[in-house]
Amino acid sequence: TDPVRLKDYRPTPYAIRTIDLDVRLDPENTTVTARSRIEPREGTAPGTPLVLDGDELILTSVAIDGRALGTADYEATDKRLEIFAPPAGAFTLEVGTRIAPAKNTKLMGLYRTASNYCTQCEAEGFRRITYFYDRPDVLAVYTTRIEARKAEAPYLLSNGNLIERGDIAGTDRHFAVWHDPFPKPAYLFALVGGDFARISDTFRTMSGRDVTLEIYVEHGREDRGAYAMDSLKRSMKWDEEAFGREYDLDIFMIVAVSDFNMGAMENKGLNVFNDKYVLAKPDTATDQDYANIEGVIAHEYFHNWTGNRITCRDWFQLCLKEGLTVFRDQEFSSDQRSRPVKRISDVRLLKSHQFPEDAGPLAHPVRPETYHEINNFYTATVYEKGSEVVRMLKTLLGAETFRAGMDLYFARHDGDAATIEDFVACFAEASGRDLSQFMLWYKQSGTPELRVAQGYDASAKRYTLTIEQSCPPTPGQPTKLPMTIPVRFGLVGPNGADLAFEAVSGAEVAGDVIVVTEPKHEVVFEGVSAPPVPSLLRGFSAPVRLALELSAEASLFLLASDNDPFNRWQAAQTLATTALIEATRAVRAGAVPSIDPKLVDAFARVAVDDKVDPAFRALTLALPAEADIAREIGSDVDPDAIFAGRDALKKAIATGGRTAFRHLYESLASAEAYSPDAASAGRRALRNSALDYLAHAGETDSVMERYRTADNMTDRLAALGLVVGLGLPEAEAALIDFYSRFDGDGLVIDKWFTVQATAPLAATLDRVRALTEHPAFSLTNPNRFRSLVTAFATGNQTQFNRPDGAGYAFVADHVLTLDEINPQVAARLLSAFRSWRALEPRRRAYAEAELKRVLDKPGLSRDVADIANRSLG
Ligand code: HT7
Ligand code: ZN
Repeated sequence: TDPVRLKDYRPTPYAIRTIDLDVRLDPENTTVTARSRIEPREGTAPGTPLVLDGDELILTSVAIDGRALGTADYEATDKRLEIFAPPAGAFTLEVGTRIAPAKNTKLMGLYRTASNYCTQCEAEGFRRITYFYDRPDVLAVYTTRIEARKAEAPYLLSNGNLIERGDIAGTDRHFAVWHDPFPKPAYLFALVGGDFARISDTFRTMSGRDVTLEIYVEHGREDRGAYAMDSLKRSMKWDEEAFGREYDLDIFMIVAVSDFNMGAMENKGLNVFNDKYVLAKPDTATDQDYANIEGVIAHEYFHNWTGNRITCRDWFQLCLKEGLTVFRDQEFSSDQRSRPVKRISDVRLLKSHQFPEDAGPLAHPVRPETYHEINNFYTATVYEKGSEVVRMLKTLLGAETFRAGMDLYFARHDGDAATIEDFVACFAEASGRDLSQFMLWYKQSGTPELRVAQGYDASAKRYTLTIEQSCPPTPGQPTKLPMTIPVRFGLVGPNGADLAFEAVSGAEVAGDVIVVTEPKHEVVFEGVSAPPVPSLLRGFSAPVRLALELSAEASLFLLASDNDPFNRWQAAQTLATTALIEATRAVRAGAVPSIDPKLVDAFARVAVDDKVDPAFRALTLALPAEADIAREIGSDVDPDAIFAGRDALKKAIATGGRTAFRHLYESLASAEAYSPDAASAGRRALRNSALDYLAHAGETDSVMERYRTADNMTDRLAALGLVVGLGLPEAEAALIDFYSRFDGDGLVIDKWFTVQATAPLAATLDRVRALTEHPAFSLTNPNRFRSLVTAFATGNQTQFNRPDGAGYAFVADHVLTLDEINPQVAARLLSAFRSWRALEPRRRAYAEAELKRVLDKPGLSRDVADIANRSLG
């Protein structure tokens, strides 16, 4: 089929101003009546057909202005409804459809979860409820009447404010009517019906309005909603303070459901959440779960302005709301927690998810120009790189001008369906800067590389940085134009303090930012009193690869002295990466890796440096992941050699630093009750890192002891992961114990599945295969499926990439099975193959054969076919 193309964008010939929905809920036979007020847009010729989207719909009636249409007046398929010759002026269209939520396993449109009803309409789910212009540039005012059996669905919720509710006399049914005064696209529509426990609170906005806050959770989970509510209130306050954004309805609702394709959904006034991003208590949720909840609650709430009040003109503009909203939630979490620690975590995520995407066959620009299936573009590139692009704007313009640009964007585009050009124009205007070259960040895919060389002339006290930029070819983009790259930097002097300098020529240097714009710059600094060690890309000021030859001594110096915490962490990563690549090479050559004792010593010193935040120390001690090493190696990758090399380095650090780790483990023991705050979480992270190293030094007794005595999920899961991952003799007993403690608690059983799926052991594939038969496993629940099968494919480098190809075959089988149930989740799973071309020849051949086998299956969904095609392309 032909792709959808950005350049083909045209507005619809008709506008839909209002829609009144009447939905009568039933598992097998839900009826939907949609009455829309429609008018031709300016320039639409009279008699232009009205063509609405549909998907798997059964049409029961069509009428215009109260008159039923005859079959000669329209054509309906399950995919579209065409009215051949609508009236010349404004008219009312009434469409009746029938759907079966209980049969909806795709979890798009109206579906069942537990015994409740809920909807997911982004990106194209509304067309599975009624025929409509299901595209983001058609904004209508929604009034929604929901009717259901009272016993089945005591709560009936939709967007906006509740305007009426009541019983239907003489029946066991009731109804509710909701009105959302803010015009919105169909993808922001939501409806929920069901039986829940409700948690309530209020928030007073900056202008003194009281907003009702409600979180709906499964009965019996009421004790797990407090952190989400607290996060919501902090988010509302922060958006007022940081961006001047106030909430606009009388009520804000969150519903937690257990069957959900993604993380959460920002429907106007009625967010629907995957329950893993709502529910938490200390004995079932880890510190990471708490941090994720805070971040996702904030993200969806912030969409109220960046996404809902200002939405996207078309799906090519997805990063307009997603990149910007990720940027906003990252800033929020930085302000709530530690900024450097948050930045390091975010960059780790960017490098582990977005960089490989950008380096493989699925690479696409932050704003793509074509797509076959939009669901496949909710990617790390659109979200995380999209956020980096916004952050670069802030770096280039400075905080104040950036805020002025945001203010202008909100003022000018409130109520619009906008484009990236609209957004960037606000910053160009606020700053007076020409941002046309900056726009390339939205258009060019691939990770740019900066090659940097340095020179120092002692007699002239002159220091020179030669910076060259390039960007590798990516699908559809063989050559690239030079981009605007802000490089935040410092010149670190012998005593560890930044040296003064005067930038005299070669590039714009604004404060501590070099603005790279040309293929090559020779940036000259004068008045540099001593030979510096350059600290480049501080705070990771641009999403690029940096190639700078620094000696091990210089990196060790930066690790100890750089006043930019991000680059201290980066220095440790650089040192470790170099050592890991060498160790991998040694393993492949059949040699024993030799590890530099200076590196071991540096890690041990970081571990016990009490002047440094424990969370930061824990991040510094975490070695680059196997996939990160594979990415750095780039081609002819052998995952077993990487694992062995990494294991050797880990054991060397563990053995060399054993005393330090023992001290750390003991000194960080806490008698205090669990609290999820960032400081406590940081201490736990550091202590668990020490435990991990101790276990790798052979001190495994502490691990089982930790498992048994843990009073919270963070510590218990860390210990379980070690027992199982190292294949210790107690692993089976620990797994049985864990399961029996949490039997019936799906979100915790997910952790149990993941620990087993990610163990780097030869027996893992057989175990995972057996677990797909476990009664707690489910093909229809995305969390369960992902926790086992997707976790195996994406979180277990050695076993997914088994040299016999059996890991690929297993995953491909599951892609094909799941495709018939939930194509979106199946397509995500298939993207685990995205780096297949970088593998050594034997694995590469197995992976390619499995991709081809998937693609050859008749009747494949568009979602899976698109990923298979592009992966092979
Ligand atoms: N805007 C939301 C995207 C989303 C989604 C997309 C496709 C299919 C299902 C989905 N569920 C949620 C999530 C967000 O970025 O906030
Ligand atoms: Zn979002």
